[in-house]
Amino acid sequence: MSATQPLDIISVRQDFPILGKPLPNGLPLVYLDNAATTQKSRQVIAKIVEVYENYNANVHRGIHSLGDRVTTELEAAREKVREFIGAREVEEIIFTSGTTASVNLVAQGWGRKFLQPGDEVLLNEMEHHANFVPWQQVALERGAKLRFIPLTHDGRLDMTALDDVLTDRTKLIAVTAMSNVLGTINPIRELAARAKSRGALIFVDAAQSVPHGPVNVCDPEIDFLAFSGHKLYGPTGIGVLYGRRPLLESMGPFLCGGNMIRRVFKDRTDFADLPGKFEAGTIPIVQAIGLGAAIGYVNSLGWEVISTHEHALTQQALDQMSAIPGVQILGPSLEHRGSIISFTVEGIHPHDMAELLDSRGTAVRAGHHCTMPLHDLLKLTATTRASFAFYNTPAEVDALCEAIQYARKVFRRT
Ligand code: C6P
Repeated sequence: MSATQPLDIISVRQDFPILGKPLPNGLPLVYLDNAATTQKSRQVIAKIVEVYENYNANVHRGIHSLGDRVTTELEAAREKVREFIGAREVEEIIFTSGTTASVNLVAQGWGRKFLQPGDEVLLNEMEHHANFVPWQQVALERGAKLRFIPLTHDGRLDMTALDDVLTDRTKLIAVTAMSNVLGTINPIRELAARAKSRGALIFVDAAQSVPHGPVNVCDPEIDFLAFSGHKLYGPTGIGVLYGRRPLLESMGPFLCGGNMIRRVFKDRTDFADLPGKFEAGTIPIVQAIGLGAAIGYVNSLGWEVISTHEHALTQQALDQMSAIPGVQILGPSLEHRGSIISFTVEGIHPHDMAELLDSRGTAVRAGHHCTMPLHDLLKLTATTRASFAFYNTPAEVDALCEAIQYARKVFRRT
């Protein structure tokens, strides 16, 4: 497809069975909680069923034809991930259970081994707890210090302050490519270059960005990158850690057990080569193969078509929502954000708003969205969040805005 051919929304929606099913209250589903998890296409579901019905076995173990077949499928999925993120070598792709596990793997495997007292890890207050708490904990353990890139009033990283916090003691910048609350798209290219100029590493949390646009870990050169399959139209329970080979080779293992060993002696163990060293035990095999199918689906639509559609939805939502009295939208203008909109409505608690939207068939998320430091900074305890995917429609944005208006009437805010 080219950019001049818009997304075939009718056929795309038909690929996602859940979108056509009425809710228990009989209303059609308006699913706007895509930042929490995305729906699955029938192609992904069919692939999962195919594995279980035809060649379910463990990988890298069985000397039988089912084991061979499933291992071939798993390694084909790994190759799809490699290509999808532009990594040089397939061994640099580690399958984990999700972004959270990927961050913990590096915080433990790299941080515990290499962080020294007085070293610094550079964070910021928009990070999800998954890319915050693991660094905080390993810094506490190792006597390292956390520093923070300040945020601007509109929820972007204040790059003018970077020189104050990025120092020769900085060993790693951990940063999200896209905020799960503010929708902010962060300047990863510039951060990667600035990290390199100081001899620091960069860890990119791509959980929210990967479903919306292309990523290439070699341009700019990224040291570590993590994402979750379930936010990319794939199954739950599967995630990816990309790491540059020399870094992964220098790190200690995270989990120990079967599959991650080359030779076990009574008093020591030699670890397996990459990626096995970081894939202890039985990994989420079927989920990884399902993720491969999800990547195939996204590739078949193409990024230009996806981002043109999602950009238009986000613009429509920003325009319509900001015209509703009492609505306050968090985060930057459209040019700096992806398709996530968190908001408050004067006099209505975010949880009440989400419940009322749910009663009208619209699924959104309310709460602190696992970003307590950000909510502390904003002096808010909770926000309501709508997040769009390529299968959402302009009519669903209308439904969201009508439901917000309705909530204002119910809570007598008009
Ligand atoms: N954010 C949300 O509703 P896991 O749970 O490991 O798949 O992903 C963790 C994670 C890491 N980084 C970012 C930027 C995220 O948004 C998330 C998950 C969901 O915002 C669930 S809290």
